[in-house]
Parts: sequence; structure tokens; C-alpha cells
Amino acid sequence: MSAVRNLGLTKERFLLPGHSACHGCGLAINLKIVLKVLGKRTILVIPACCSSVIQGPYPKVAFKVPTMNIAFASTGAAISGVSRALKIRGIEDVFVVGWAGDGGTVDIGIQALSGAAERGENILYICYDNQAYMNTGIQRSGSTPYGAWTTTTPIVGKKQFPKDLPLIMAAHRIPYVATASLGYLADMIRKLRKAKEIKGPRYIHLLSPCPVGWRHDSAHTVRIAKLAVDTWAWPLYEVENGRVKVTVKPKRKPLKEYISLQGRFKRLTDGEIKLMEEEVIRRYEMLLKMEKSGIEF
Ligand SMILES: Cc1ncc(C[n+]2csc(CCOP(=O)(O)OP(=O)(O)O)c2C)c(N)n1
Ligand SMILES: [Mg+2]
Repeated sequence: MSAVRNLGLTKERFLLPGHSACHGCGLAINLKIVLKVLGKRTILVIPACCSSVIQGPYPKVAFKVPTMNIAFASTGAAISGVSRALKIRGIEDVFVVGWAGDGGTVDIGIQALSGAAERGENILYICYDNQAYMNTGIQRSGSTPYGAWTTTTPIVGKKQFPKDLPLIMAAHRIPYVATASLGYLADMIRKLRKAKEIKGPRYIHLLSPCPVGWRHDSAHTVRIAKLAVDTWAWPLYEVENGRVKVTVKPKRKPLKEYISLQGRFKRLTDGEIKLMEEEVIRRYEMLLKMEKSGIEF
């Protein structure tokens, strides 16, 4: 509790107790923090996903901010519309936030999001990435990592490496892109506060462990979110006005420390773990090189 107080978060809750997320759900922890940072002048726009289920049915809704539920593919278009409608009415102090899963962002929602980014809409889009279509029963998405089991991958795990949506968004030359993990709360809160101050399209990609889909102990959510960063599997960086900055640079731990806590990786051979680890290191070092060179998107 005191640790949270030190981060300067309000005591007010906008994700109310009694919501119907599973024990240890990463998305619920993420959303709780996000809403504490953004505050009550926030409108959430949510496509079909676990979030639209855990909010509960009216009048017993667990979100204490106005929430709009929209079709799976439409988040980028819906937040564009809400943001423009507020502008026409002269309302400047409300944050319009698209809050969508990886399936709704990396796969089906990418065209609406890409269009909103290219048009320069004044929006904040947050993808909570639990790395599969969890609400409908753990189907693979474009964000599912190499080697992870889902109900629609071969029993030995996914054979493809995931799509890198934060870098795809950076390539839209928008003012702010960031990755974050609830394992590094201070970093995450700093990025959310920064995104709150910036005008124009902003995109944040949050790691969101899912005990059910990742097959991990529900007590380990935060530990896993931290290990993802410490093994370099989930690099923490931001791209501000085109410039890459790696915001947390941990001494690398072996990838096994992260994946061995998750049943979804249990069929991986040592050779596959090595391949995965090499790719993780390559991607992390690529970001460091981008930072060092001062290259601009
Ligand atoms: C056009 C369309 N196709 C499929 C669905 C069914 N559906 C609802 S939620 C969902 C999965 C969402 O996955 P993701 O965006 O990753 O969010 P999560 O459930 O993991 O929170 C699917 C496939 C739908 N609602 N609309
Ligand atoms: Mg998902």
C-alpha cells in the first residue's frame, strides 16, 4: 500500500471491487493503474475482449468512468469519433482512451488504429497484450510469442515470431509510443503521465499476464511481468517524436527463468528455447542500437 502511495496514485478507485476478472488477471491490475493515472475525466472505448466482460452488466458496471462498448475491429475509428465530438463541443479536458486486447489491436483492429494514427487524431490507444484471444478460449493472435501453446497452435507451440506493433506504430511517425509492464510500475506510471500531457495520437503497449491462458500460478502475475523485462523478452522503451529510448536496462537473466513459470511453454525443447533467446537478445540489441544512433522514425 505504501509503495503505491509513493508513486503518487490517487486512492480513488475507478475499477470497482467485485468485477469479474479471474484471480491474478494482469489486465485488471493494468486497468486499475491506468484509470488511477488518467482520472475520472476519462472515456473508455472498449471492443469485444475480456475487459468488456469483466466490466459486468448494467446497472452493476465495475468501471466508474463512462465506457463505450464497440465492435471488435473498430476501436481506432470509435475513439477518433468520440475525440472529434468532444472537440466540437469545446470539451478539452477529457481523455479518450481506446482500451483493447492484442487480438483487437494487433490483428483485427490494426486498420482502424493505423488510419487514426495517420490522420493525427487526438487519441490515446492502449493495448493490453495477454498474447492471445483469451475471452473466447485462448486462440493464438499475431502477438502470441514463438513457442507458446494456445488452443489453435500445434501442440508443440506457435511457430512464428510475433508482430511488433509498437514499432509498427512508431513507423506512423506519431508523437508518442511506449511499451510498459506492471512489473515496473514506476516506469509504467511515468509513461502514462507523459502520454496524458501529449496531444495527437499516442500508443501504449502493456504486457498483461493471463494466469488461465499462460498456465501460470495466479500469485505470480507481477513476478512474471517483471521477469519478462529482466530476461529482455519484453523490452521497456518509448519512442518520443521519433526518437527511441530504452527506459529500463536490466542485467539480462536467462529466458528460462521467465518461461519456466508458464505452462504454455512447457513443451519447448532446449534447442527451441535457445532459438527464442537468441531472437530476444537480437531484438533488444536492435533497440539499443536505435537509441544509440539517435536514428529518428
Ligand atoms: C468480428 C468479431 N469476430 C469475433 C468476435 C469474437 N470475439 C470476442 S472477444 C474475442 C477475443 C478478443 O481477444 P483480445 O482482443 O486479445 O482480447 P482478450 O479476450 O484477450 O482480452 C473474439 C474473437 C467478435 N466479437 N467479433
Ligand atoms: Mg488478448
